[in-house]
Formats: sequence, C-alpha cells, structure tokens
Amino acid sequence: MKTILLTGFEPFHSNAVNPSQLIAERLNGEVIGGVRVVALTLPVVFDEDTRRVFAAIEELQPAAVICLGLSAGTGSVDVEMFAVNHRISEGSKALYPIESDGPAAYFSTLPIDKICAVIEERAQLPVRRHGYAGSFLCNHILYQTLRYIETHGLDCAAGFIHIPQSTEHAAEGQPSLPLEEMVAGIRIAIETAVA
Ligand code: PCA
Repeated sequence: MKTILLTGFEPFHSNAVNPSQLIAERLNGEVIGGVRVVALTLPVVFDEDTRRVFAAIEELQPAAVICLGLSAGTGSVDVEMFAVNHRISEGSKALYPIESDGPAAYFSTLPIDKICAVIEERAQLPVRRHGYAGSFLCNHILYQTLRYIETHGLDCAAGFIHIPQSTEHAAEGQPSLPLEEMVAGIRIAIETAVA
C-alpha cells in the first residue's frame, strides 16, 4: 500500500502544545483514499528536522509528504504556496540562505487550490492560499523537502499547511480552531492530495 508522510512539530517557544503534532498523531495509521498515513513528529531544531524527514522519505518512498506546523497568530488554515531560500539565525535574527547554491524558492507541488476549496466547502474551516511559510523551521522543512525530492528525482508531491492553535489549548484572546475540526480538515486535504 502507498503511504503519505504527515509531519507535525514538537512544542516550541511559548507554545506548550503544538496542534500540528496532535493532528499528525491522530491521523497516524489511517488509510485515506487508499493511502496509509505515516506520521512523524519533528523537533523544532534546524537540520534535525530535515535529517528525520529525509530518512523517512528514503524508508517509506511516500506518494506525498504533507508537513504541518503551528502559526500561533493565525485564525485560518494556511496552505503555503512556496518556500524561500532563507532561514533566520536564532541568535542574531539575521536571515541567511538555507542552501548557498539553491534556487530562491520552491513551489509546493500539492494541488493547493483544490485543497483550499475542500477545506472551505467540506470541512467548513476558514482557509487561505498563503504566500510562504516564514523564515523559521516551517519554511526550512518545506524548502529542503522539495529540494530533496527534486534532486533525488522522486515521484512525490510535497507541501506545507500552517494551522492555528487548537481552541482547547489557546491562550485567552489567541485565534484558534477546534482540534477535531482541524483533524477533519487535514484528513480531507490528504484525500485531495492523493486523489
Ligand atoms: N511552527 C514554526 C516551527 C514549528 C511550528 O510548528 C514555524 O512556523 O516555523
């Protein structure tokens, strides 16, 4: 059976819970559209994220990779269009290239418009086709995953979806969506990605 690799991230900074981890764990082992979900939780540590994802891609040879991450200030499901070749230095906050000889950006190879449409219409969640995933780990994992797939000539779609904090774990006033509704939305996104 084909597999889809679904990644979430561990808690980071002031976020004691990362809903991307909870959603990935919830969907782990489910068969969606005839494809088995294999979930992986990544540490929020530059280069340790990619080491684990590359190993999982090599082992599973998945049909698709969908990475999830928390965007703590957003209230919508943000389907990222591309990843850019920069990363932030956690010390100085300066930006520098992820790969000095890499292209400026990689576009997600997921069917983004279709995924946005089904999340809105079937899961009834607020959703955006979003510019790019920032300069921290979420952009890093998307850039490097797309680069790995391209440089290894793999037949594998990949993309990134940012999600808000779960209502159950949100701080007062923080935008959020209920965890179960996000699980349902990501399930539909997977079904659409592998169709
Ligand atoms: N969100 C961060 C990194 C881990 C996560 O869940 C980001 O948006 O880069």
